[in-house]
Amino acid sequence: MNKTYGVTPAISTAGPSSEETRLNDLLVDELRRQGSFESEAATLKRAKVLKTLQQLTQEFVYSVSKSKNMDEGMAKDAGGKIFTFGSYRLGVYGPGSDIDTLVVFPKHINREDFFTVFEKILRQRPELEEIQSVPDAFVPIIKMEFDGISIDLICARLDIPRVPLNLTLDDKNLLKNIDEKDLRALNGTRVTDEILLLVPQPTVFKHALRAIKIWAQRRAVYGNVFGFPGGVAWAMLVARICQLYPNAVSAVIISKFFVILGQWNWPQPVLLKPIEDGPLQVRVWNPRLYPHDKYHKMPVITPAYPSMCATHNITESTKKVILQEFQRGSGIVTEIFSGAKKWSDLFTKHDFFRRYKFYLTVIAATKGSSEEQKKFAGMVESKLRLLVQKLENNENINLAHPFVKTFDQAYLVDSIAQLDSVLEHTGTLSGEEYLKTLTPYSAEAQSDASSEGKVEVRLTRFYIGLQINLKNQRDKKLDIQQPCTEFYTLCQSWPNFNKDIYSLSIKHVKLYNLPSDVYDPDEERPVKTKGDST
Ligand code: 3AT
Ligand code: MN
Ligand code: MN
Repeated sequence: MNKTYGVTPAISTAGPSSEETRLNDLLVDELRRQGSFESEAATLKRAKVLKTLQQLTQEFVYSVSKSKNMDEGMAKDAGGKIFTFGSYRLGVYGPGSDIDTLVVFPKHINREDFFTVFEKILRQRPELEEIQSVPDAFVPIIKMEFDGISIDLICARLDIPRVPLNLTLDDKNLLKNIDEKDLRALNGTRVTDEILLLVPQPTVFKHALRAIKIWAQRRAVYGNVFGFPGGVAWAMLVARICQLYPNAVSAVIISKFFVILGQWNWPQPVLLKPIEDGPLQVRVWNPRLYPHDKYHKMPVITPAYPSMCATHNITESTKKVILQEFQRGSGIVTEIFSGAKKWSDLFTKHDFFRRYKFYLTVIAATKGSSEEQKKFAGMVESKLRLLVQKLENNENINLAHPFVKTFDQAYLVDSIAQLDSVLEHTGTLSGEEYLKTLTPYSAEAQSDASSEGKVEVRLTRFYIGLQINLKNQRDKKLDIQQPCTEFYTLCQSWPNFNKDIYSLSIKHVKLYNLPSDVYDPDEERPVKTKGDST
């Protein structure tokens, strides 16, 4: 294999030594133990569901074509095709993964047809267990449970009269004359397809990516909304290392991954191929042209036109956290290669809730339905990294580290007056006794006769760990009033904000007062040691 993959020649084209092959077998065993792979039967079922969805897509295109007065032959030829993206397409899906599916149809069919006619076709299927349409989303989507599998279904209309089964999406001219939503919908498949073409050995890439995904999730550095790389960005990072070591096994890719990315000359971008120009009036990532792109701290650029930065959410703080984790990973892998540690040591849980003395708890509360809470908490989540950025600009804060998961609670309380007490006690160890006296929300509790007049309260907590610069703190208290106020204002400017049902608060909580639910049931709380001033 002498082909060059990527924008520079390979660092080494060596194949694996017998020791590397042995370590690689151990890695795959560990992936199996970690539950990364699903059974063959489950995978066959995915293929069957996709076959059904392909048939339904053609049925849909045919029936809409007919209703638009096309003759029989043309309606049949109009076609319609499904593509996949996400973990399924990359071949790194596990038992809990959904199938991210894109439905592509010709120009005489439109998005409204998808959300009416196609949705109706789906609703008539016996396999359909649950369905929820969000036609007005940034990427309009139908989410469903179909034959026991979660499916995310998005759609794109192309400006061509027929969508035959042999159509591929690599031609950038297909992007002409389509709207932004269609462009975004096509992007997922175009990017994943390109990534797979740009890696020298797909299986090596897939196993290495499975390992990196487990590692990133356990270490809490996975999640685009919170300012960490998401699935696509981690995939591109692994792919780049595969390009540099085209004949290596996955175990070697992982070891080089931590070393190379840990020493990377950020903000030099990670590219899988040269950035391409194209036929659209859209921006392609270019820090020389667009000042905004210059501020990306760890740019990882998608290969398909129009190239974008998949990691624009990374902040100064999350960058530091990611680099620390690269360093930890590198150290552990060195020990795995020397025989002192095992692969399972790479995957041990993060220590976020032991690591800092001070935490900020952002609490999004709703007096209302879970739907309302979902929207509100989703909005707060999408803005959290802006609070992180405001905090890291404070000279007394070295690091504002957002946690990548939320904690949710719901109660039925007696009166609106009780709401304040709930807010006051939530998110602390000292408030737990009080919260235990409340009725947790459940459908049964709500339908209970005694619940009449009760109010549903839903709480979502977000965490930011703070590393405070003690030098400047000697005689003044840390003042974060301003960033917090700005954050409130930002969230209250959300068009759907309604102060009668939504409330947002930010609480300072010290390590030893963190509530129990941030730890696993079998996990010990951090214990105060002598000389600990908190
Ligand atoms: P799983 O195995 O499904 O957990 P995945 O990588 O497939 O891992 P998702 O199904 O959540 O993860 O996402 C697949 C792709 O869908 C990734 C991204 O391109 C797109 N995507 C996911 N969530 C969003 C979102 N909120 N907005 C826009 N695109 C999204
Ligand atoms: Mn997925
Ligand atoms: Mn999905």
